[in-house]
Amino acid sequence: MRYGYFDDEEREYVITRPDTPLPWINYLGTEAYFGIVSNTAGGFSFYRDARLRRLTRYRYNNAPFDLGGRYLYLRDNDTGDYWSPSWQPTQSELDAYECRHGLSYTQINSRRAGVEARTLYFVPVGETLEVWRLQVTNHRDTPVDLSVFSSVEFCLWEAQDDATNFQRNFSTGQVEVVDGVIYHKTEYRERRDHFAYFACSEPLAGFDTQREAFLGPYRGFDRPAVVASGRSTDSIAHGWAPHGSHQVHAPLAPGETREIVFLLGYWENPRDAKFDPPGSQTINKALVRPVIDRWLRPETVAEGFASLREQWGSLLGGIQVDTPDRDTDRMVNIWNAYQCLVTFNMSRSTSFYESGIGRGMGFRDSNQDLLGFVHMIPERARERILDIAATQLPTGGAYHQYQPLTKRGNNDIGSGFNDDPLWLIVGTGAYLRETGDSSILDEQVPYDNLPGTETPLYEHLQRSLKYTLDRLGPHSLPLIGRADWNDCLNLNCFSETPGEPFQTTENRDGGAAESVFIAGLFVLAAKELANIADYRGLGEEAASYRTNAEKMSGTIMEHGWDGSWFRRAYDFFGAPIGSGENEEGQIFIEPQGMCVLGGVGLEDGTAVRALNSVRERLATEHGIVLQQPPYSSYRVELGEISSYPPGYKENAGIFCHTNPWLMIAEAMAGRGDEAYHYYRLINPSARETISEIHRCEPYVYAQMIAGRDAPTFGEAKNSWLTGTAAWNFVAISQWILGLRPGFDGLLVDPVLPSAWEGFTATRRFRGATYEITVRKPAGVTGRVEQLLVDGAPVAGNQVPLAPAGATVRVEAQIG
Ligand code: BGC
Ligand code: IFM
Repeated sequence: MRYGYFDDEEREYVITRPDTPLPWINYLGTEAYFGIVSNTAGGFSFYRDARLRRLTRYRYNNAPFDLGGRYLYLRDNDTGDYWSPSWQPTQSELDAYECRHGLSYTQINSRRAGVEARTLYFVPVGETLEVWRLQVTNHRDTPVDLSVFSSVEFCLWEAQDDATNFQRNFSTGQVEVVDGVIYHKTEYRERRDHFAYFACSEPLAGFDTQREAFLGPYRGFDRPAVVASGRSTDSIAHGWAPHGSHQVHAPLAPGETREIVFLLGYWENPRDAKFDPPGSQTINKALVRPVIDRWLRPETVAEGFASLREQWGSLLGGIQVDTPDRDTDRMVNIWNAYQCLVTFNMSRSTSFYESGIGRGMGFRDSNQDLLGFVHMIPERARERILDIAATQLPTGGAYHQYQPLTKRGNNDIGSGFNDDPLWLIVGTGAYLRETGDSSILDEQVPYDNLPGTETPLYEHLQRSLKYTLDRLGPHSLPLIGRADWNDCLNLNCFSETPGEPFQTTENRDGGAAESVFIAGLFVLAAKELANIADYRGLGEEAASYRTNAEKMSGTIMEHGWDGSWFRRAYDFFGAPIGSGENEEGQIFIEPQGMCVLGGVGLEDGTAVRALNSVRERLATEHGIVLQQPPYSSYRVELGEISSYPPGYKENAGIFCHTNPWLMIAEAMAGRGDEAYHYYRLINPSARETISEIHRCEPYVYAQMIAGRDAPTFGEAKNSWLTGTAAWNFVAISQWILGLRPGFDGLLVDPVLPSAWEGFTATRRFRGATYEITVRKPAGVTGRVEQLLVDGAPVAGNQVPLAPAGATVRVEAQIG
């Protein structure tokens, strides 16, 4: 069952009924000012950091699930009938409804009793504000006496404090209303220099800034007293819950359309120009007012929207493909790339499943997010790499997360996830391959952001590798620390007395448990650092990294191979995890993926045996589950993984992030049908027709799909913020379609499903444009046999670099 359809032409997903199984959301903003918006206008906004600079309030896990947002109300003053054109929160019946989620904008169109409302929400490029453009049309043959009310609930900035510290916060709220603009200035009087504003393009018939005045006592957003009565109260908030609501009187003749612009924005005044007059408590509006005036003009809004669309057109132009499969095309060309930008911006911090409070930017997550994003805005990828590296510790270890506003490592979570540092090599490698910009390696970057500790970025990478080598365990495999990629495999948590609560070893960095996954990642990272060293002309050093990689591969085969697949780990007591010896958790997906990605066992056929084991034991019709059999009870020596009921999350859920590793591994093994089969299983567009089972948005990946051991097998959860986005983009574009950036050329190395007869693609790379045609006889699998570059044969499968600005014709024949 579907709840909408893809409009590929417009690059929109069109939701055709408001009661989707879950809120189906979108993101506004691309750089600094962001918002989440659902298909019924729910959501909230923030500036840079969803915890520290939250503009509007949102109550998570509400009932209904999604309540609170960018609401408008229309009121027919002749009948007193009022409704939400976004359906929520009044849930009044609509004669027509559609929500068009586009790239960084959302438009909700509806109609009731002959009144059509079209509301466009977007954040103009380069601005710290969001536009709501309402167009109302009277389709009746009689005039309609309409009033329009807007509504946002301000958050008192620090979202965690806002949701908990009521004894203080009920007394701090402050607003100003000047020339029709509502300014929310709570905390502005103290250290702060920022405020929010909410403006409207029309003369106001009234306004409200105190939530309880707007709603009325004991009433909710579904029937605000002000809207019901048709009269704003001009309330001024002193403490309690500052709110923003405008009232506009908009009588419409038959056929008449009116456009009303609302602006919600964030502003920071320079410290020395906070007040007007200086020393008063009144916000100085001199700087912000021209911005407001400009964006309240319909022409500015139209231009701003056009340039947002243009920007997206050009970002997506980095790679466009035309394959025999529409679901592949629309993911690669539109939605997967879009999700990669969102994960790059948000890491795992802010979605409908991540409150924006608990997490900052993840060290491993952000490095992986780069993989899917770096071709779009390399300058921002560069900045991100330097930011991440600056949070690295002198040991080479890493804070697991950092706060986006301050860019400082987060002490609550700390460090000791032993895979973290290696991802910095992988992320930097991706940047170098895409851009060739080796100057980044010479950038001076501090450790733990401490001035005076700077070294070139290159040394950060060296220390990352050394961090693993300094921490090898009893089998010479890397120590896992608090956890590796799998946050929930906490093998150094044990209790002397079974059944007693979690205890962590005193030495969190140490412990004794070892990870085969980190070993595989180490091989991958050591080889990549060798490539980077070669690129710098450091041949000897490169050779030593290759030796490290070989040695670790040997250790994996010696202690990490279980006979038919790679083991997962050794626990604190030296017992294998992910082995036929175990009763539960016999085989895990992660080491099968990561060891093969590192190239382990590819030459002698062991890799293929591991891949076959995955197919036999882990693959299902909804994707590949994380491990089998699931843990049936809680086991303190395994940690959080066994806290999940079977089939969910890390306990045998289909943890989508890991699936593309298997797609890539299959492609590396030359098995295009297998790779593509796995790709289709979790491709959200290919799952659109089972939306009643999948339940999450059909245009983006979710972190997890319930595994076959779960009663809700096939149900997705935690959409949007997941490494699944970047890795699937890599799997399909670089390994299945095979267009892979190399250090000195563009590799064309497709591993296609046998039924395909090829595909065409356009790829921008280092300033040149490559027009690529791949041909293959149907029914055949194989690799590139002949490569023509501008008609001339080239040996191998790498297209040499062309000068910037050039257009290069590439033809590849697969045999
Ligand atoms: C979740 C993991 C997550 C971890 C973060 C766990 O509860 O299941 O998916 O990565 O928390 O610490
Ligand atoms: O690898 C982690 C990631 O960092 C956050 N989400 C869950 C993954 C698996 O535990």
